[in-house]
Amino acid sequence: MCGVCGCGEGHSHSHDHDHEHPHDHEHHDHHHDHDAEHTHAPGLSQARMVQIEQDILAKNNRYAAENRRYFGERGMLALNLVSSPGSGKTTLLTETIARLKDELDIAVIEGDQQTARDAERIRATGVPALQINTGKGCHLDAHRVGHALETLQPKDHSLLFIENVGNLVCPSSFDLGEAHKVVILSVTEGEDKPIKYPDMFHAADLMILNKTDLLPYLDFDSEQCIQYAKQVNPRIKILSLSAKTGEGMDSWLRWLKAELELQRIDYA
Ligand SMILES: Nc1nc2c(ncn2[C@@H]2O[C@H](COP(=O)(O)OP(=O)(O)OP(=O)(O)O)[C@@H](O)[C@H]2O)c(=O)[nH]1
Ligand SMILES: [Mg+2]
Repeated sequence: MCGVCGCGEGHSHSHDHDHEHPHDHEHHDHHHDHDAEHTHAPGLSQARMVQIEQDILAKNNRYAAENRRYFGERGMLALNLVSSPGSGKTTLLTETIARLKDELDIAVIEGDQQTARDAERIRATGVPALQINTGKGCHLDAHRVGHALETLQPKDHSLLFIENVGNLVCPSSFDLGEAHKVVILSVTEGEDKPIKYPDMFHAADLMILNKTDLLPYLDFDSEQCIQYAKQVNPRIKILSLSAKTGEGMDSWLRWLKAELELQRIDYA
């Protein structure tokens, strides 16, 4: 069970733990701790539950700090893409990669409960991608991202996209060591999502409003949606685009290049 969000994280599934963690050898203990996370376990007091949740997040934060150091040492920009299922994360990535791969080194970590479909879509663009299947898990965690980095070996000054498991709840609590969480909201989801799932929009630095090509067919109120997003996070930046038609993609590409430049300056 995932004691933090309460929606269940099974460890009975086979994960990609074959690789030794690049940073340390604690991961077996980590798993034992996870096995103890029973949100509704009889006999566990509320205080004990809160303690378990805090331990999970503290442990995750330590791995996230190691990942952040890894990115910093290499002058990399790592972004954590979060959204509901089907908002267009993978489509945005394949379209972005098609436009940037000749000028930048790009790698992708894909998180889904099952299948390697998204990593295959990324690899079809010619860019390296590694799929993590979380089984019953509802989010990626920093520990597994650390494993993935060892396998992927991203280049110095590269752009790393981490596509998280599709849902607007659990990934908000888990720092992966990224520079920014980027939340993608498609116009078919309704303008009220920022106030219904405030933690996610609060955790993100950038919101991408995707599928704007569909606006003529919908009642979606973009202004209202943007106002809701700013209500839960006054500092959130917002870009509207259509990954399908390419409208608005230029602003996103400019944002990416500017952010990567900032990482390179820090590195220098
Ligand atoms: N009309 C329109 N459709 C889009 C756009 N972007 C993505 N789609 C479609 O939306 C569907 C879901 O896209 P994906 O890229 O798989 O979404 P995702 O967020 O990666 O989905 P999960 O990984 O399952 O969470 C696909 O049918 C895409 O073709 C867009 O800008 N406009
Ligand atoms: Mg996807």
